[in-house]
Amino acid sequence: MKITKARVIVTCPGRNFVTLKIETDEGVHGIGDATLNGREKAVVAYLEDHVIPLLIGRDPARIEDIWQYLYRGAYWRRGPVTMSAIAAVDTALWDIKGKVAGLPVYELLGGASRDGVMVYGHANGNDIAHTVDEVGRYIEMGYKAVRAQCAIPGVKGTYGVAKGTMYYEPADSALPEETVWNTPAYLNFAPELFEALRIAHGPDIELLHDVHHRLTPIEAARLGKALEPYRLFWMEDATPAENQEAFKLIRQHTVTPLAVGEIFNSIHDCRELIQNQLIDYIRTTVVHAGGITHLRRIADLAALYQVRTGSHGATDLSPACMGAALNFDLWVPNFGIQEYMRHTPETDAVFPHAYSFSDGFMHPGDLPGIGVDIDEELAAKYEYDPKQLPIARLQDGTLWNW
Ligand code: EZ4
Ligand code: CO
Repeated sequence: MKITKARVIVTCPGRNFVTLKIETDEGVHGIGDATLNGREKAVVAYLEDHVIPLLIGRDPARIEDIWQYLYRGAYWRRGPVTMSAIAAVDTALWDIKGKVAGLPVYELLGGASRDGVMVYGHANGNDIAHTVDEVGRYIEMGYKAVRAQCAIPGVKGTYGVAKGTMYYEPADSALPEETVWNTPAYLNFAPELFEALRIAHGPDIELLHDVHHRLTPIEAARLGKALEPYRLFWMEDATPAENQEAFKLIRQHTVTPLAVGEIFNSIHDCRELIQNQLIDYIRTTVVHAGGITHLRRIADLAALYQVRTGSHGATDLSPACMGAALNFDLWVPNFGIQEYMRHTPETDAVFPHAYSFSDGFMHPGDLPGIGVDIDEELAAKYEYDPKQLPIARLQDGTLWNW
């Protein structure tokens, strides 16, 4: 079998998605997500100009060799653009391999390790009472785990607070929206929020929270400690993690479990965090960390240290990523949890998929491959719409981490 053609499909059914479709001489095709929120066109150019010409004529069965060829062969390694492009190729090749074998990808990886994949949804509100209600709504939908984010009184544009409630979408303007960040207000407020959530919803529901890189290590340590009575499933991205050692300080002070890695692209970005047991959950995902092939390498390293997976699954990760991630999650022995932000009905229509949600758990379905396809005719109706993520400044104007 040979790869005869590969194309990048850009579509915007409510938000932008970049998809790579690889076709073969035997009529089998595969797809992979290549969406890099706010930097979509960089990956499109990388694929079209530098990767697709290398794929034509290759045997799609040789996933590992093609992965190594694209990673080592580029000379320039790692980085979100390169690794998203490699991920798209890798996912599409696993999809093809599954279709050829007549098996879902989780069967190729070693079969199901569990019956379903526990997912967490996003509840967010304009104040504590609203957030309490929103978490309640997710519990009613069957979720066993819910991420809670809440607007901080007096602070404009808090991270994670939606304009609508179901489909939180941070990349929503052509030029980055400017938000304000206030660490002291947040540190005072966050424990109050989780106290209210535990009082309203009891001890059993798993509660998660995303700090979104806003704190320094010692501030993160203080927050982790303050949240201990409310037993979070995890505190995510408490401080930026380019310096992996920074997490030592947090770890010394709190037993609140820590999750990091949605912006990581390779095993090297998280090696020290994992080997030094500085985190509990690794959030690398299929699309931004080199596909199933590389994610498996990260998960295997993590397993040695009892670190579990908790892959990123926001709406900017397309259904093609979600299908691949759910196949991965069903197999991976050290699975923790999977983030699941629902896509809009328009997006779901462009990407017909076999995965399903029931009572807090998801299943990838049993279609051969990743179980997701793209309706190209429908995709063509939604033109690319340039959008960027917001930025954050401190109250004195200092540029901060969004
Ligand atoms: O800000 O996916 O945990 N989820 C997140 C997301 C990210 C977006 C960035 O594109 O942090 O909301
Ligand atoms: Co996050």
